[in-house]
Amino acid sequence: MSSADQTGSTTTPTSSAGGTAIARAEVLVTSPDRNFVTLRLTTADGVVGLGDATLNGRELSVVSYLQDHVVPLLIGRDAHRIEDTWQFLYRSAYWRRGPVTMAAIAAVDVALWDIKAKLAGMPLYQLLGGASRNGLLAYGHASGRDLPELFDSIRKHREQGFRAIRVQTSVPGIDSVYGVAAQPSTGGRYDYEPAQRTALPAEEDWDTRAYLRHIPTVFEAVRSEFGPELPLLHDGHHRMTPIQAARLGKDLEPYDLFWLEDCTPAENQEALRLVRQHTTTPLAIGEVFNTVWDYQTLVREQLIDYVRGAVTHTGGITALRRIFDFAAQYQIKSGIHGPTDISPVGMAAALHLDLAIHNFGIQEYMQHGARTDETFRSTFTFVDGFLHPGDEPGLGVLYDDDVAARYPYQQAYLPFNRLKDGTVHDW
Ligand code: GCO
Ligand code: MG
Repeated sequence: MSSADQTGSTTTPTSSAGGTAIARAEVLVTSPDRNFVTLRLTTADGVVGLGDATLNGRELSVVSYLQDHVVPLLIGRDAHRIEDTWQFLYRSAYWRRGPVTMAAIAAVDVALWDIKAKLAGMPLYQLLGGASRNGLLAYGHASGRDLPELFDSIRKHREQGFRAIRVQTSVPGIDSVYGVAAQPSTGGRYDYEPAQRTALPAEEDWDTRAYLRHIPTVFEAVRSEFGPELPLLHDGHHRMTPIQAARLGKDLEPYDLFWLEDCTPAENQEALRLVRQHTTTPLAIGEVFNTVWDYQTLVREQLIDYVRGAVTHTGGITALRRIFDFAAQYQIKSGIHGPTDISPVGMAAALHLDLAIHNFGIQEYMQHGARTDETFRSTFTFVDGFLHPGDEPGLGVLYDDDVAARYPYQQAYLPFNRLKDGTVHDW
């Protein structure tokens, strides 16, 4: 059964907008290697635009938001009016911000940009100002349960062409640690997928002191094995307090990280002042944020070095571009979130934006599985460590309904953490 059948679709005649009126809006759910939610808009003239609305572990909430509340508002609107549609969806709901709302708005926004670029006969990045560079430096995810396994994973990534690598490892005394693939990658592809297809979220354990003791020894070993050149990244996944983050940043300084990501749960933006006072390790934050307001203090006080927002979770290209322009005034660069829970549609949107903005930093690239690539056929390329969105008109992604229909939605949850005494901890 196709997911369009599951969630329904709405068709109405065209309005005064004529051929560019939105005539059809479908919310598509498929689960090739994991769940993806896609919005497909079709104009009266038959031009199709795709937008990613995937919110890992809460997918059906965005389906409902779109299907029940947004699709009826889109029919008959002029697909050309991207800014007006964004403002209308954001302001008319009255209830502002939040991941579900902003993922839904993002899907509409990206689908409209896709349509506009197709109508212009240009790859989307041309409409955003054209290319500011030839290719996009990407980082891959290496991991291992111990150093030999980690070194092996780093070597495999380098063989694939990666010129920047995120490093995550197991920690002695903790049973399962974020970002460590359950088994060494066989085909060379990183196979860590945090969302599990289970009825309830998996429980993991955590011990910050053990982590803080171990991680600097890992980076010391990686630097002495691979030398000083290779850009290395690490994700703290929101688990530290500011003073713990300050200590880790300081301990990692000798190993010259490209960035330390999500060192604290950063809803408390002021808390980053403390981290910043103590360390020169560059900081990246924002994959769970959804508006410019989440970055206000972080950017204005230059408390971070990289903005990690995803096109998919930040209200689309229209909104993320504004966050990057704001960040640019403070010499803060982009580092768009690109795990496998961003669909190839969301990834393509990220690459077009990356190519156009001046303050591009790096792009996360986790690589989707074969079934996902078959469902979403995209033109973006990864050559010699650099991504490029391709030059097809629009985003450059096709959604194959027949393939998608083979993979119905499956309930999936992200795991969560408890400390050794049973207290729930930040995941
Ligand atoms: C990253 C992220 C992901 C998230 C995942 C949650 O840096 O890529 O931390 O691995 O955990 O996207 O949905
Ligand atoms: Mg992260």
